[in-house]
Amino acid sequence: MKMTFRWFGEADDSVTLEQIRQIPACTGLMGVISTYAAGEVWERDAIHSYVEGVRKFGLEVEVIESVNVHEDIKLGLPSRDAYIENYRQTIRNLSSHGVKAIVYNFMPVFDWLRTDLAHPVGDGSNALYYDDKDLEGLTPLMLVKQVEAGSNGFTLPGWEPERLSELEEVLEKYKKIDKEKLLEHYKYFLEGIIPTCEECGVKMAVHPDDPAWPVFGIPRLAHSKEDFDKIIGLVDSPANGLCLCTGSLGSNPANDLPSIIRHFGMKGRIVCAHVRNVKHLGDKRFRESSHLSSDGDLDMYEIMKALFESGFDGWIRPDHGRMLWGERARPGYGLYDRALGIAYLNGLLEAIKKQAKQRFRRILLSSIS
Ligand SMILES: [Mn+2]
Repeated sequence: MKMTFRWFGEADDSVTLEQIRQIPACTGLMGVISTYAAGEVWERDAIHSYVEGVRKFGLEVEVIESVNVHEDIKLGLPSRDAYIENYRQTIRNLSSHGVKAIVYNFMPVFDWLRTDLAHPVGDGSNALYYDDKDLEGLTPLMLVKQVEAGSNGFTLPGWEPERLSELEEVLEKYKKIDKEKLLEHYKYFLEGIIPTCEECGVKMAVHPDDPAWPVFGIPRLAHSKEDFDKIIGLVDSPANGLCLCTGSLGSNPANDLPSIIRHFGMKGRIVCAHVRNVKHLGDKRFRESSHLSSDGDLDMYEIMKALFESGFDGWIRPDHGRMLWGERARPGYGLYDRALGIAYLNGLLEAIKKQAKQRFRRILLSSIS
C-alpha cells in the first residue's frame, strides 16, 4: 500500500509540499483542485500545473479527491446527462495526467458534518466534534454558517460558498426523493461513468457518509456494510469501488471495521483508505481523536491488519487530525497530527508485515522438517 497525504493546493493549504515530502514513507498525495464547482469539467491545463507542481517535490498524484457530483445528478433531473458528460471528461482529463483513482461521494447536499470544529480534547489540543442533539433547533443554513465561521478562514470540503446560495432551494427538491429513488439515480450515474473509467484505467472510490447516519431527514446511501454491498452491485466492475474511511464508518459503533475491510478487501473493491480514530461519547455523539488505538474506540492494529491480510494494495492516508501545538490550519487538516498519524500507521504496518513473514517462515520450516 502507498502512503499519501491530502493536499488542497498552494493557495488553499497551510501545509507545504516541502513539509509533506519529509514525512516518512509518504510517497504521494490524495490531491484536491479546489477551484472547480460540482458539475464543471476539470481542465487539462489546471490539472497539468497542479500535478507537475507536486511532482517537482518527488511526490505522486495518483489519487484525486472531491470530484463532486452535481446535485442535479443525485436529484435525477433532465440536466443530469450534461453533468455526467462533464464528469466523464474530467475522468479522461485526470487520467491523461496519471491519475488512477477518484474519491467522491453521493451524499445529498451535505458532505461531512460536525457541530464543533475545535472541541477541546482536554490536553490543550482540539478536534472535530459531533453531537446530534446540537442540530436540534438549527436549520441547515444556520449549521453551514456556523461551520463556515469556525473554519479558520479556509474553505471546508463540501461547504464551498458558491453552494450556499442554492442550499434551501436544493433541500426543497430533496423532499420528493427517498432512498430508493436516490439509489436509482446513483445507478444511472455509475452506468454513465464506469465504462469511461474502464477505458481510462481509473477507479472510482465512494466515500462513506460522515457521520454514518442520515441528517436533517435527507436520505443517505453509504454508511454500512449492507449499503456498500448495494453500491458495488449497482455496476459490477472493479472500477466501482470504495474509499474505506474508518473515521466516517466508525462514527457508528455498530460498524465492525475489520470485518467490513475483510469483506470488501477480499472482493478487491477497496480502492483507497482514509485511516483515523474516533472517540464515542454517547448516542450519535463523538469526537475525533489521535490515531492511537487507546486514544479512541477503533482498534487501529486490527484495521491495519485487516487491510494487509485482505491484500489491499491501494493508497492510504491519515484522515483528519487534532489541532496541536498552536498550529493554525484548516480544521482537521493540520500538519502535525496527520504526520504523527502516518508515523504510527507506518509502525503498525512494519510490525504486521514482519509478523506475517515470521509466521510464513515458521510454516515453511515445519513443512520441510
Ligand atoms: Mn475520510
